[in-house]
Amino acid sequence: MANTKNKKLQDYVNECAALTQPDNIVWIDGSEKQISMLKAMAVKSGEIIPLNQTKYPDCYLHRSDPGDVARVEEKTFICTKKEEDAGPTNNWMDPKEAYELANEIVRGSMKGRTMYVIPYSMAKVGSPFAKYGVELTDSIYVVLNMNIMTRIGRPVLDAIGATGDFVKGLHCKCDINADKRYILHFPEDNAIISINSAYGGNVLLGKKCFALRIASYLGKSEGWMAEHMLILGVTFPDGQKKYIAAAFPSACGKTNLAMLIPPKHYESKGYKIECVGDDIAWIRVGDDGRLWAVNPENGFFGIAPGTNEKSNPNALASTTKGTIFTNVGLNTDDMTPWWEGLTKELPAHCIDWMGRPWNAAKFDKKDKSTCAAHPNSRFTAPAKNCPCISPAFDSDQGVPLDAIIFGGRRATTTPLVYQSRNWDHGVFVGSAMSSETTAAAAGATGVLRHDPMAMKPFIGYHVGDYLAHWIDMGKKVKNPPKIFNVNWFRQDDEGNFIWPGFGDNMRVIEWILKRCEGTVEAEETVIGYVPKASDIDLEGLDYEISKGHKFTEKDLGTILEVNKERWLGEANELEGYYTKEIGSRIPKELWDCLKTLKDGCEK
Ligand code: GTP
Ligand code: SPV
Ligand code: MN
Repeated sequence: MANTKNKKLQDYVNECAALTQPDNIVWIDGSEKQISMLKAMAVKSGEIIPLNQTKYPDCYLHRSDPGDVARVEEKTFICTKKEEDAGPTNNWMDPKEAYELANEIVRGSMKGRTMYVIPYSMAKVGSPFAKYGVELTDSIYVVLNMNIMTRIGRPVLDAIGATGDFVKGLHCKCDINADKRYILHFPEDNAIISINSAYGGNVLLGKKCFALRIASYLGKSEGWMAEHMLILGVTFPDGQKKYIAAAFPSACGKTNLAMLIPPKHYESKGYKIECVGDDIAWIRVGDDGRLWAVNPENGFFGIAPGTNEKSNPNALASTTKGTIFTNVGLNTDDMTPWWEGLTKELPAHCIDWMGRPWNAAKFDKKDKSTCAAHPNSRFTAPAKNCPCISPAFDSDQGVPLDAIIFGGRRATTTPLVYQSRNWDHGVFVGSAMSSETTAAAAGATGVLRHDPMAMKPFIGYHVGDYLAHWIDMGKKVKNPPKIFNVNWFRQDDEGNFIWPGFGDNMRVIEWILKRCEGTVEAEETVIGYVPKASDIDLEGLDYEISKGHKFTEKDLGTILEVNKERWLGEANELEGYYTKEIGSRIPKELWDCLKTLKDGCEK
């Protein structure tokens, strides 16, 4: 491919090449021919393993380094000139120091390797939402994944043109040394450097690094929002469509909700769910005074374990062609991918995610070390494969939002669903989110932590300013979406999930949309509007919470309950978080909501 006429881009490539000293530089044009050639090279080197090409055409398995299997939040830095601009939820490094540190580590690290130059677009090339990036990487796996997750190649280079701007991204695998792993963001320079990792959100720089951390910073100054949200469309029996964006922390159900298949009686009435996006939403104010959202990605980097024909058939169907699986098991009888929860029967002959023979006899699903697939193993699948992909997926303007949903993993306290009183109170509800940690990030799992708007690891600036930006956005929209909170993860005393979840979440979605239309009443409580149990449709619901205990309206009552004592505890804890952790930049509107909540609970 002819090199670019863009001097800034050419200089950037030259500069990084001088530093990292690759043997070759290959510009990615995105052509089928080039991509096929790269796949062949990666197969030859063992970087990817071809799967059964009849059952899984154009699908491959990749095993990452066993110490490099998730995002590394403690090694992720926001490098702004002033430390306070990164805020208390981010690690901060002085930009000068960060560049020096990075240069030291990556100097000469591409010797004997090829540097691939990937021009990519977040959102549809040429659309009003589109922003461009260039990732320089020494990993073919990254090229192949970026080819699925973003729009890459020639059209992007043309769109950047001779003078256009782009986000700089340098990814160097080096030797995957965890001690020298750094994910560095320079929002003031539109630049990202990722070192010593080759996994997911650490290295697919269009995703969390650009589309959330850098983009949230851009959104703040340009008056739009970059959020960790799925986007789904609901078609009603009369053909009307409504759109919802939902923010849940990593591994808390975005992909599953985005593609849900409604219970039978909804389908027979003509309800349909369409997926616009499963992880990231870019949101702008439209001329009509509403909020409009696009999914800037082009594929799904979804969690494999637990995905099956029953829980998420649409995700499963999305992975049957053109997909790269990372860190799943390999059923060697027919060279197909396997993970815990895919099938009830365990494969007789399987290799685990680290490439070792897997012993089905020793398998105990509570002990992760006996699993064939890593708990954060993933599929990278093209969005166009998804049977329920929305026709609006590719629309330039995106979709108008009727509702925004927040939600986390909470064993207690937080009810199945409630509605905020207004936009500002909705922002308060989002700011108060906390959730149990999951395998999507390195570190302990199951620990309750604050995660405002599911963006704790992804806000590219000060969290207090981010919350203020949410309040400001509400002032800019004449018809803001209604804001809700959901919790699919309430547990009984034995740790069983009380709510069936997955497709049955449609029952909650219906209530939410009826609230948007004003066609269903609700109980006003200290936390907001909660459904009357009789207004959640339980027709055809057949779910066993535990052996012999079938879900009934009584259980629904339990998970709709608002316990003032618990909420007072929650409010006091939140006050501590606001005061001690976020500090003085919290908008007044949120303090007012906190006071109202506390007063209500004390009454
Ligand atoms: P990231 O890709 O990390 O951002 O995750 P995500 O938010 O897209 O989560 P995903 O939909 O992949 O779900 C993560 C885990 O939550 C899986 O193990 C699912 O089986 C489980 N899960 C998803 N939805 C539900 C639900 O409604 N109820 C219950 N109990 N579990 C769910
Ligand atoms: C997440 O952790 O929220 C993900 C996976 O979507 S990663 O791309 O690794 O960030
Ligand atoms: Mn995510």
